[in-house]
Amino acid sequence: MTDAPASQFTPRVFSGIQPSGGLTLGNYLGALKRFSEMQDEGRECIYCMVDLHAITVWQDPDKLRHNTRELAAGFIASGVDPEKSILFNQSAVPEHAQLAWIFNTVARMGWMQRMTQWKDKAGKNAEKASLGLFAYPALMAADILVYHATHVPVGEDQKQHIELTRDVAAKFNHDYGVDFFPMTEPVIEGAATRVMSLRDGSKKMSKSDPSDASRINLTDDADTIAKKIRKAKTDPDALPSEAKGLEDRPEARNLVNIYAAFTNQSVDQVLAEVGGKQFGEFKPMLADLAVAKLSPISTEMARLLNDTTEIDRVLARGAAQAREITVPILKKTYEIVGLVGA
Ligand code: AQP
Repeated sequence: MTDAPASQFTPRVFSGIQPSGGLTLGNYLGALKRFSEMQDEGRECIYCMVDLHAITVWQDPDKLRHNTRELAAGFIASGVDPEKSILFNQSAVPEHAQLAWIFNTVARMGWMQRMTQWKDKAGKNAEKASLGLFAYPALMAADILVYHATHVPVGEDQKQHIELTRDVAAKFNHDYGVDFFPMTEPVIEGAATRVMSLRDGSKKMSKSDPSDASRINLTDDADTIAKKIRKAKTDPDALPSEAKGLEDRPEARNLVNIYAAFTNQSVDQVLAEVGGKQFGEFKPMLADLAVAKLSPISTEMARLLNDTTEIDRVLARGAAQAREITVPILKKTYEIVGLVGA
């Protein structure tokens, strides 16, 4: 098997977010905050609104258009600078879908059936789920590999999909006897790689959760953020002074993780400061911190959304830049596969 190490390829970061609703604190701490940090570390970064992924479950067309622009505003307001990173909308770069078709022929049905996200989202109603939802990971592999991306910053929930991306790359390389696609590495870093629901510490905070109280939206105002944190589910005990005291306390751990991620500290560092405090004291501290960090983002998002011409211009330019990379990689893929006229 040809396992081409990532180091044979130019280091390149790729990641995406679905415009399937408003952005959450989970998307911010698990993804967006890392995206801008990686860009500021001077890496080549490519970021994308994955609208083709979003439509694997029903999206109202007008809402999808709005959510895509709002997501673009969220990227920029969170620090992704279109002068430094390539920022665009997935459907504007057709090579993603074209490579996904090739990967549909490489990936195996059994691989897809094992995906936790497929099982969670299709649930007991798999017969009625879209074919696109089933094939979602093959499109995600194409999103990444159409750039020969070597690193993908994601939250913990996406780790399995990156492993599948590596399986697709390895099988393609093996079947065609080439070293063409890299073995991409997931980058899952920070204290909040899995931000949990504020109402249920066993569930991921998600933009499509029916309960708005379960999440903090990047567009929430200061009062709403404070209220949601005040009402967040917790237990009656005081905070421990070490991380191991948070075992079996998922809600408490979640709030401490969020605090740690906002302040770029480890959980132990946070607990050295707040250990012994009751939630009645800790929650207002967390609420103040969340408001201080998120308010500038929501203000900037509102400013950008006031006139979407600028966002549309940024996305059009990003798509053109992206295609400078994707067109030659897809052409070469077609040649390897034996497709004539590529
Ligand atoms: N709760 C979370 N904690 C940490 N990271 C998270 N991410 C999402 N939720 C959390 C990360 O955000 C990036 C973009 O995710 P996505 O929108 O493409 O899809 P998702 O993971 O399915 O996010 P949602 O909010 O749960 O969307 P819906 O509800 O539409 O399915 C990824 O890097 C993800 O890890």
